[in-house]
Amino acid sequence: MPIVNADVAGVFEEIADLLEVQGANSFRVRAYRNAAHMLGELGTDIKSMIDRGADLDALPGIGPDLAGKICEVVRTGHCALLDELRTQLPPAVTELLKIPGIGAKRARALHQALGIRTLQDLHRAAEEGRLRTVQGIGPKMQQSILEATTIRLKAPRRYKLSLVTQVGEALRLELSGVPGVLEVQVAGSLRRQRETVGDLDMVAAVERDSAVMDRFVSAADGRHVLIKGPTRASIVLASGLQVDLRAVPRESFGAAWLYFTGSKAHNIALRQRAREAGLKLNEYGVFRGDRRIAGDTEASVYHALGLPFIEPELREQRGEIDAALSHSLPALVQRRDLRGDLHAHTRESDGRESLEAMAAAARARGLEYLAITDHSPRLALAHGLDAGRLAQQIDRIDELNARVDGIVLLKGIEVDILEDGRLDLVVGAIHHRFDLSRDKQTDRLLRAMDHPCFSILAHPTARLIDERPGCDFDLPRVIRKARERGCFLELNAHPARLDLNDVACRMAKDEGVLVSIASDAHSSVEFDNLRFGIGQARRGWLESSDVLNTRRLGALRSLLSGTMDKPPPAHRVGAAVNVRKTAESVDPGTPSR
Ligand code: DGT
Ligand code: CA
Ligand code: CA
Repeated sequence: MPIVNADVAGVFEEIADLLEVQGANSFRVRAYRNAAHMLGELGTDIKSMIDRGADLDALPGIGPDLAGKICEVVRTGHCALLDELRTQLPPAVTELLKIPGIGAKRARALHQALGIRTLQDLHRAAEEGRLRTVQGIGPKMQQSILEATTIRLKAPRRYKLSLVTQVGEALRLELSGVPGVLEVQVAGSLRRQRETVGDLDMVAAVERDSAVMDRFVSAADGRHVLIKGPTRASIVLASGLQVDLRAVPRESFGAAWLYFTGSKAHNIALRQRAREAGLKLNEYGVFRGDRRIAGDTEASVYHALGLPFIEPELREQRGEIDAALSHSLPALVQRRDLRGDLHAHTRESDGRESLEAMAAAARARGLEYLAITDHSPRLALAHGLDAGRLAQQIDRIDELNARVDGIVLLKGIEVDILEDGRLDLVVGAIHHRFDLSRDKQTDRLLRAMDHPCFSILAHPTARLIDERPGCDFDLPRVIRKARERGCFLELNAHPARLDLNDVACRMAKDEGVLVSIASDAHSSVEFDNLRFGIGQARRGWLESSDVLNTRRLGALRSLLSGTMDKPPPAHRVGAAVNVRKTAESVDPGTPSR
């Protein structure tokens, strides 16, 4: 079973946790943690980077030592450091850190004083009132730990799309090579591109006696095979992710793929439709009496039910069947429709790479234009550009544009301070005070959008999946405001953001507001995250024409210049930059999280 990014990320995460509980140097801990985070959200497969001989040092936060450890895990499946740490502390101690109020020190104390090794141990000790014997834990703390462990032990975990995508691709590749396997595909919520995935579903078309199930369960070590039969098996990977595989004969493949792609609500609606037509639909096909009339492909099933093919991202029972019946299904936007990216960072602020490297990477991915939107100065942490450095960057962009073919760089900034005149676009975003009341947050956004230089509202809700809920504001009002002002909303394609989400994208479309699908890349590999943005856009029914950065450069420039109070002269070099403060409503760049 090939190692995927998530496996390496899991190793680093565990090393960071164990080091932290041991009281190791915090810089060392953070280096592992950042590397884990970066790998988990990387759109590029690390193993194929190594196979290609690519330089891992180029990845954000990866020096020679971590690069060596990544290679070690990818090549051997093990990490000597982790094995060593596990002999020093019980590995499950790391679960304790996920409970609010329990940091490394307290985890160590709980382990030493009460022998607590697992979340279950902690839960039991809290129930029995034993936690209070540990210094610093009072009755209130004990109660809140009890509540947190109760939730944690019950809550089904969901996984980021980036992680499950990697696992799905690796397994698909692995199983496709097994003798007797005709086709393998991912299904379930991954195929529908839901922003998080509960478990991974896969479907294989097989000949009789294929070894697909044996190979599949070998991906898990023996303890983690939940069930294994000739047509179905479920395993749990080291990351905790469950994978379900169904094997069906070729003639049923389309029906099975459709069934296991779901959603459940879409399936139920289809079955209902079949019944009304006197047919029977199940995972083996469409039947009239005992005779199968369709099922080898998904299209054959839809056709038998009198419907055109419905794209997986639409199968949520949100009006797609009616739209199919009236032949008004959207022609969903695709990755290849994107001509550019309108939100990216360089080393000048908190990105990792040079202007040149980012331009080359964007061009290599077929983009025709790339907006450089480094942070403005308010937040020192992100090393934001002041007026002088911004002027220099603008000159360097002009110079690069004159020299390099195949891509045009647009001059932008991610701000609370807006520039006029020489900039092509201004990306505004909330980076602090996420907790304002709904009225205040709405007002803050509306005022920011009123500024004459406001082009795109970036990651509008500022949520981080699994970490921070979105800001509370009146989204319909903000969308209407964007339409009135002629400005745009971003769908940030970073897998931890996916913001706007699918439903909000559809609202924007219905109001006629164009969406910018942007990577917010802080390094060149992050341009690959655009695929996750495309997934959400498709779930939001967006067509190419609903997306800002599918426009040709000329059309894009005129749309953007509508948002700037002075149309930007395309090639002007040298003049001073005017810096003007906006209403305090939009905020600066932090490093994007
Ligand atoms: P997840 O795993 O929570 O992210 O979401 P799904 O959609 O992948 O759900 P899952 O893994 O439970 O099931 C995969 C697909 O199998 C689901 O989308 C539709 C189909 N399915 C599962 N259970 C049922 C059911 O009871 N009735 C019908 N009609 N379809 C089902
Ligand atoms: Ca699933
Ligand atoms: Ca499943």
